Amino acid sequence: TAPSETPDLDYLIIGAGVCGLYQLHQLLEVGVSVRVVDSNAGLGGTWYNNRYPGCRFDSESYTYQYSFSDELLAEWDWKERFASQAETLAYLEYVADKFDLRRHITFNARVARAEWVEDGWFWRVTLAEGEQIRARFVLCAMGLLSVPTYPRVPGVGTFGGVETHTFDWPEDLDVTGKRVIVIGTGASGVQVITDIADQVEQLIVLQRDANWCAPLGNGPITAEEMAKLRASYDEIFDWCRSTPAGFIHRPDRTLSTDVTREERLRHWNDLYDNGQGASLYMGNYRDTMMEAAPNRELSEFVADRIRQRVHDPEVAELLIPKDHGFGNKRVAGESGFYEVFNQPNVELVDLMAYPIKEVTETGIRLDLGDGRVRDLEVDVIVYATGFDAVTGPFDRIDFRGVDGVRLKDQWRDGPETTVGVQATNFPNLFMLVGPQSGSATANFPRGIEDVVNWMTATVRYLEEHDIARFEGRREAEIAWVDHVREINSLLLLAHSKSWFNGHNINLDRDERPRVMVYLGGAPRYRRRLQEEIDNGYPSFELRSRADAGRE
Ligand code: NA7
Repeated sequence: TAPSETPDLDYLIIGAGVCGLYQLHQLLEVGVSVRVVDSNAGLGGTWYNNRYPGCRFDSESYTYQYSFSDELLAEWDWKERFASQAETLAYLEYVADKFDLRRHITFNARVARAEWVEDGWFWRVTLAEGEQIRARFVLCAMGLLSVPTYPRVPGVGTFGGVETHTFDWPEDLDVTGKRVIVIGTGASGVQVITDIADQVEQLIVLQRDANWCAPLGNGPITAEEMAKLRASYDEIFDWCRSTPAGFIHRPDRTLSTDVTREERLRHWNDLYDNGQGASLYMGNYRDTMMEAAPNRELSEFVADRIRQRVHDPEVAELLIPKDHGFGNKRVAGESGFYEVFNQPNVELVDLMAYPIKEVTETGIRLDLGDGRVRDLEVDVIVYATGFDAVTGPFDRIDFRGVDGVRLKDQWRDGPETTVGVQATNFPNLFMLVGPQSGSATANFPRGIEDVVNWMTATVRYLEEHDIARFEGRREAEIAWVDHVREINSLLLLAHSKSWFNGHNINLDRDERPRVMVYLGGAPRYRRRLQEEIDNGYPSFELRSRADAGRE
């Protein structure tokens, strides 16, 4: 380190999505020097990237907005109960313009490396283009699902037609009249499949495990409804603050066994037919998401509804998950997904029986066993195969902490964090969205508001007390990981093979489950963060400039 090297910035935020934008706004209010870098050409993160046909929220739009400005709440009208990608992106752009955020953001700026400089207590951040930024504190808002993954089969990238992940759907790609393969039936696959099925000449869906879905219940929001919603924003946000996942839905305190089977079925039919968003999943009898027997009964109910909607019984069975119960993985919201499989131009292929052998020049070759193959010849291949979730965005940056330790190495056997906001050996590096954080599993804007509000209060504390070095304590880190593991285990969600448990990392599904997310609920997480503020940050070691002088 050159002795003359000093930080030129107080706070660097990585990522200009839902989280980074709000954090930027809050730090500008505090009055510190702050800058945002984002690898995209525009703001919005997830909503900038995911432009595939059919992409939309599956949380109610009016709960998926910032709550910090009454003026903003008064000005913005939502058009649909579950807003499309375009509407959400327009909203985020409106926010950025209204609060004059753009001039603090550098686009097309991908962070390649970030090194902790002990002799000076700051981060030397290098962008892929070569620019270096020296920041006292770095705040990570890179998103949870921003590193797409592809099947690990030969030939990916060599297809002669158009090959795209849902995450980076080309702006000029029109699939009308084309022969298309979609691989994957998670939330993204379900949306794109439903949207394009009518337009394409032929659609072949390649499915590994089936995924549970529930009707989304989308529809327009009339001017009258909008006025009513607006008048109840205070109550809506208060309510969302009280629910485990920050949604408008909360588990029913009634147990499924408290009511008769007839009553249960009536309730479930009502939720299925008239519910919205996650009501069947998050608003159900509380034991359905915690205990095997009630979960099995609910799963069987949903399976029957699928059987009623899909004409071919064999196809219906394929669409019903057999390896996990309803809600053990994140349930996808759907609008006519099952009926797609009644169309003559749509075929469902079971990859468990016929795995992908390779991607070829003309399409995909399936392995039929006994040396036989089947060639699917198409114009477009869509990978709806998910993400290197949660830790992927961190792994992609070469973070070097104290004594040059690499974050990727430190997390080799799974991430460990102090209260979901820091990792030991990485002082002054804060994770606003990352592993084991309550922000990650909540209705996103609600979850990140908790963390950003904590971060903002912490920044005020740092500035007022001249704190120059802030690092998680190892014992607090161990305690947090143990707590997260224990509390997560209460939910069936913690035991499935999904990105929540790190099972799609590198697509190696036999890998050891990891403690990726925190399932203890947003109110509990919010209280835990507040305890740190109230008790003078006992889980962290804080040192002031003056301390440095004494060393
Ligand atoms: P998900 O939910 O991770 O879904 C990915 C899908 O792709 C899922 O059906 C996977 O099957 C399938 N997949 C993954 N790898 C492969 C390979 N190698 N071969 C075949 N099929 C594969 O990602 P999404 O983008 O749909 O949704 C992500 C989140 O966005 C979602 O949770 C919401 O929060 C919004 P599997 O089930 O693993 O057998």
